[in-house]
Amino acid sequence: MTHRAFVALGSNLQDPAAQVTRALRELNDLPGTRVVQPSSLYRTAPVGYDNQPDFINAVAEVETSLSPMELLRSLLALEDSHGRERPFPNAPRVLDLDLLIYDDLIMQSPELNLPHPRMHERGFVLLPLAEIAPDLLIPGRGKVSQLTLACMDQGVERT
Ligand code: PH2
Ligand code: MG
Ligand code: MG
Repeated sequence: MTHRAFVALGSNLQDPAAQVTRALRELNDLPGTRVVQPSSLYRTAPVGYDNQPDFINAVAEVETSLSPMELLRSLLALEDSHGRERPFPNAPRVLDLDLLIYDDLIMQSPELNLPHPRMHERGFVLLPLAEIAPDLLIPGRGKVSQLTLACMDQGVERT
């Protein structure tokens, strides 16, 4: 049984574009997992903690036989393999991989919330997502193309 998931990629340290490009390859190489469609890379202004470099962000549609928790743990392992450190919330990072959506699953747990609780208001997620899946419905939030309209002033530009 395969599932359709969306993953957000972000980096603002140590050659961000190379980090994200390598992570897309590694995502495709996870067991039982294939990247169906990656977005372009986007240069984005930092959200939440201003005093840090711009990010490179992208999203990918993946087909996977991994469970949500298996996929999440695989993403965290990839972050670690890129040398991710976590000095404080929203700190600059070599690689952030967030599970955004897994089928139409809605779940809340200490480890994983689906859909991602802030994705519907973040231009650095929605604009790349609108490129590859404009008609996607974010469970409980609405359609990607519609939600994107409120995020046009967030400093997100396609590279
Ligand atoms: N990730 C965050 C917080 N702020 N800003 C941008 N532009 N891109 C990100 O990936 C990002 C952020 C938390 O993970
Ligand atoms: Mg994140
Ligand atoms: Mg994260």
